[in-house]
Amino acid sequence: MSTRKNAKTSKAARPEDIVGNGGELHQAVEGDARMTTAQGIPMSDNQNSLRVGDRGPTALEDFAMREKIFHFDHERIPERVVHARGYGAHGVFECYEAVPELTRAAPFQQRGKQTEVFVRFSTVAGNLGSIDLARDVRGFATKFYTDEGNWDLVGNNIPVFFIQDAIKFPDLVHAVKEEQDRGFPQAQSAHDTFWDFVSLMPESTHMTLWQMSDRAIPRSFRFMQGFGVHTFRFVNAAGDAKFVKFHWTPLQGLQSVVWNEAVKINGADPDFHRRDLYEAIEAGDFPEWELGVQIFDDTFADEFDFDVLDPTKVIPEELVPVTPLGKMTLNRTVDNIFDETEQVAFCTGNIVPGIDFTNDPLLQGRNFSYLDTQLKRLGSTNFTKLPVNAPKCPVMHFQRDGHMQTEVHRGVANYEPNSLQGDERGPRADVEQGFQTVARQEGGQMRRIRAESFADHYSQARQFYISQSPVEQQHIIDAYTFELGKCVRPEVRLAVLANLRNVDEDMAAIIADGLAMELPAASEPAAAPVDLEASPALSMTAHAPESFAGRKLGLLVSDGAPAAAVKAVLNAAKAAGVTVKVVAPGVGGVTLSDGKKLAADEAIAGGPSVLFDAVSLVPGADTVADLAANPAAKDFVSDAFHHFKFIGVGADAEQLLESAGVAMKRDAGFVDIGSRASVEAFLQTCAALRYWERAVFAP
Ligand code: HDE
Repeated sequence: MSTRKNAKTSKAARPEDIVGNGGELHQAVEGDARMTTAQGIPMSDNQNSLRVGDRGPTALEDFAMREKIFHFDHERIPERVVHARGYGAHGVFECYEAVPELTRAAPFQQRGKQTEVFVRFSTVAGNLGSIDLARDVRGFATKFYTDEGNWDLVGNNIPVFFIQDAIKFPDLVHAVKEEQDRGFPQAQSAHDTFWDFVSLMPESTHMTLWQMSDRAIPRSFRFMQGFGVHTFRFVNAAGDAKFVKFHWTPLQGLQSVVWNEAVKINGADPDFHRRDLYEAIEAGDFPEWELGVQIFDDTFADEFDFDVLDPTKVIPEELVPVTPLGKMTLNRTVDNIFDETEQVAFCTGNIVPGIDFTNDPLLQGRNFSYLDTQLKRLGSTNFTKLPVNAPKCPVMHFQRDGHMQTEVHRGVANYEPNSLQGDERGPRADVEQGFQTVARQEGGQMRRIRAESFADHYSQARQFYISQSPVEQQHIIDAYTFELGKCVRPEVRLAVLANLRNVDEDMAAIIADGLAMELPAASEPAAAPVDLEASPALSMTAHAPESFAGRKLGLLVSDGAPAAAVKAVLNAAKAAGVTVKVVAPGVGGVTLSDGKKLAADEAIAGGPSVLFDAVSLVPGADTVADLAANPAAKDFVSDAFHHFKFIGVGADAEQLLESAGVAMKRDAGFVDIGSRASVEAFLQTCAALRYWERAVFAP
């Protein structure tokens, strides 16, 4: 009896593992493959704990089981309070041209100089196990392993922030995360506490406009910008400093999804963004970003309409263009999510010679906060020694001991100054080349105060809105209407509407209409907004991709699909750098018109069209009726249509279009495909990503 049970529990063993009568595994083990405990003691059995008799109690002296379960019980570390859900990758930054006149930072000193990097993208509000496509700001944190230490550029995909002073950050985060009495909603700002808080903090208005824009539902990490947000300083070897704002621009172009699509993607593939990055890198389609800086001096800062220390403001690129400095390529996925992505510890305080801070009050608060967080999460001041955090340049100091010290410090010197000689002496500070803070005069009364120059909360919000294309504006309106519609307290909706009137009267009125509410009186702004010129660079359309490369095409087929058309799609897409996923009624695939088998990547229910950037419909003439009767196939087509996607239409697809209710709505977003040339033309059309003109047909 007991033997039978043991045999059953050991079923998961690989075929070469032989389970003996006693339930132990007898395996041929050679050299390094021998399993041990963490103390290196060889294990004789990893299936059964030590027990007295066949069915008796487990013995306390089973140190191997105790150690294994002890380690397992402690596998989790606290997740990040914010940015818990993230995904990382390794890569390299390559400098375009040396810019020693601008900065002495090591990555920018020689043309072609390569610096290793690790990047972690993240959502902000959701917990570790939440969905990828929440409407949210995305973190874009980069660790440069420079020759002179680690430089962490811990930015977001939106160039402004919600608050001006670090002291408000805990309130902001409490407000956006799950409500404390019920533990939901998860990963969403669409609830009372968030909108209540921001309605009372008008400085958030600019950021919420960005957050309600399509920027907050990116199609992929590969297709989003990144920003350092704060104003930093670049410092050259002579100590001359200039202000800079950092920009990451994806060479793949910018792209987002539409909200209805995001909602469905989260069900179909909650790991949509991490899967996308993983698959692209594994396929050798390495994503690239250009790092650029807006450079300006004190004169510009003094004359600019806003305070350059205020993190709720941008500097329009039309005033200060972005100077490209180099290119980052992400070319390696991590080997282990916990060891690398989870344990990576970013600190805004990590800057290297050639870079310096400013007095942005949010940045100053962050510099204090991140070190604290890392100690809490990683449990030891020695977190800098974990492989993903360790600098790749020499590290020499007299810091000693602490939890989980992994180094063995030899010799007698653990203090300085010392009179020891030679190798015994240890390191010394380098007055010439060591990090120097830019000398600056600071003064004034110590008070709790917000500078007057931070008081205009609406002008740039309005500028952002009027810089968007009509489609982008509509999406912002839809997002506000959706989010405020999720607030159960009418007074919260009214307070937000009162603020939005200071941004754009029409926008506020349409949102109020969508909520079926009367517009309240406008709130009283701290400083009267001024009319600024539109800044075209703020619209995503300014950064549209040039081709459909790097995107995904869903190819819907059924038995008897014309082989020539299917091959034309597969070959033309490959040549254009487009990934094709074959979607069929069954994941086993279909038989094409030439009798050959075509394997499928997804069954229709598992591969809805929301997972693709465009779709092609190439059913078989005799089986299209089955597809037309298949609810998942109908959704595939109808969703593609309502999400403004380009649709390649095979010769026998008409019945499917009819059953999906789109046959009568054919527009220029539908392209007939069959021959190689027609597929190539279709893929070129797809470079526009979406057929927005369809919006007028949408119900
Ligand atoms: Fe963060 N932030 N933050 N933040 N932040 C963290 O640090 C914090 C802010 C950002 O992928 C935490 O290691 C304070 C602005 C990113 O590991 C924490 C303030 C911006 C990441 C923390 C801010 C960011 C974090 C949580 C206001 C955009 C993820 C875990 C003063 C420029 C990094 C951690 C990663 C992470 C604190 C404001 C970006 C709690 C106190 C502004 C991308 O320390």
